[in-house]
Amino acid sequence: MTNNSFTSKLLSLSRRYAYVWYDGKITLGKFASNQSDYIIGDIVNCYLENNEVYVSGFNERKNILKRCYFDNIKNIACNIDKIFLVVSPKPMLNTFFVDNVIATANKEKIPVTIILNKCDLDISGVLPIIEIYKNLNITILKTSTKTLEGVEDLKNYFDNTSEGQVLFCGLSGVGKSSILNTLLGDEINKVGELGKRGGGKQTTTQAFGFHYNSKKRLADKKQDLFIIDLPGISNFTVSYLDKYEVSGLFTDINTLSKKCEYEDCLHINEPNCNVKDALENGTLSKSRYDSYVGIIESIEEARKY
Ligand SMILES: Nc1nc2c(ncn2[C@@H]2O[C@H](COP(=O)(O)OP(=O)(O)OP(=O)(O)O)[C@@H](O)[C@H]2O)c(=O)[nH]1
Ligand SMILES: [Mg+2]
Repeated sequence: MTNNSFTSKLLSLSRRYAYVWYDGKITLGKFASNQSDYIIGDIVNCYLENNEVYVSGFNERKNILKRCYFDNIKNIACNIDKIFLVVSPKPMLNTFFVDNVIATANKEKIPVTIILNKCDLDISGVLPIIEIYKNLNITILKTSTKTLEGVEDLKNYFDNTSEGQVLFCGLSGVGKSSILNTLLGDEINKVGELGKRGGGKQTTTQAFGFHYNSKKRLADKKQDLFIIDLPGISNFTVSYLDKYEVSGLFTDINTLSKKCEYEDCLHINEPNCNVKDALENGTLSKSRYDSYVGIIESIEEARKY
């Protein structure tokens, strides 16, 4: 590496520009190689030439989060240490979406924490669903950007974590950007200036990695922590997988499937299926089973064409 080269996280990208972390700030660079090879979260090799930053390659990825988009597989982000899945009572938590995100995370062995935001609103309809995820050993945090409930806990978490890059995802309008704004206002505002496109819309249109820079982390000399804010994605599906792989990604169904009569049981029409028995006696939640079947059906549907 020469002294005008450095490595950075790729914080965001557009057709023409790469956003990298250089000299303690978000810096706009250009791609010196094919832009379409890159994914947000990449550790990229960069160099400086005539005061311009160029991105010339990326390092090996420890994981890649993918989703299906009209039969195309799209890369969402890579090198993720944890997914914060933000849900709310309004828009109402969608179990199919949540189950797909958890399955995607399981595929890449990325831990998930659920943030139940907008706790200042009536959450009585969401709490029973949240129990299902608690029973899957998923950590649940409750927040509100209006009353600031839970925000301090989240701040403590980010102040102390040894993770280097985490992802915020969830349906549009659940409050991902609002939470990040309360956690790291200045950083978000700086990016707002950089990426201003007019219109003043709050909706996030482009995934962006923010630098979480707190006095505590600086004092403790912790490594840089980046938080990627995704736009609301509703069709976050794992239907690109082999259908036999899917039950393995539903940890509850996978455990139950060990007692099915047939080893290749898909838990749909097979006799002596322990998963369907569990559904009938209430040990397995109906919404989890419905999500599983929904994915299997979409895989079978896709194979028809
Ligand atoms: N009542 C209530 N409203 C909230 C809370 N957090 C965010 N909101 C509101 O919810 C709306 C959507 O918030 P955003 O932060 O833009 O949501 P987002 O998840 O980033 O949405 P996308 O960028 O479209 O994916 C805004 O009007 C916020 O003011 C909260 O804790 N309580
Ligand atoms: Mg947003």
